[in-house]
Amino acid sequence: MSDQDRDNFRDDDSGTGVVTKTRTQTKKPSMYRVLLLNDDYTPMEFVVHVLERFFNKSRDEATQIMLHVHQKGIGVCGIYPYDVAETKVVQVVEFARKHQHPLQCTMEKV
Ligand code: TYC
Repeated sequence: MSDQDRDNFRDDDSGTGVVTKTRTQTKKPSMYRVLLLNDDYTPMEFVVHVLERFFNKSRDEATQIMLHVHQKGIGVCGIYPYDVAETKVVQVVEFARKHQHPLQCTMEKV
């Protein structure tokens, strides 16, 4: 029995379960794309490292994404609920700043 079924199941101790239709308000979280932006100064190796470290990409996936951003100007690192996306943007921007690279990272609603 799912949580929704349990919410909808009323037991009056008569031994007979009565199912009534109520609806618990549920909403899937909105998802956000985290985007990396190209620039002329951040080393390719640093971008690959960022993708491995903060987006759990393999070396190969990270390299593909980095090259896509390098060639097209922008690319998707991953898609996450708002709070996770926001955290990753902050982590990337802070990490880039710490290493004095201008790498920019942003997010947009899917
Ligand atoms: N364009 C950079 C270079 O030639 C590499 C780069 C790739 C920078 C992706 C940022 O998001 C980026 N060194």
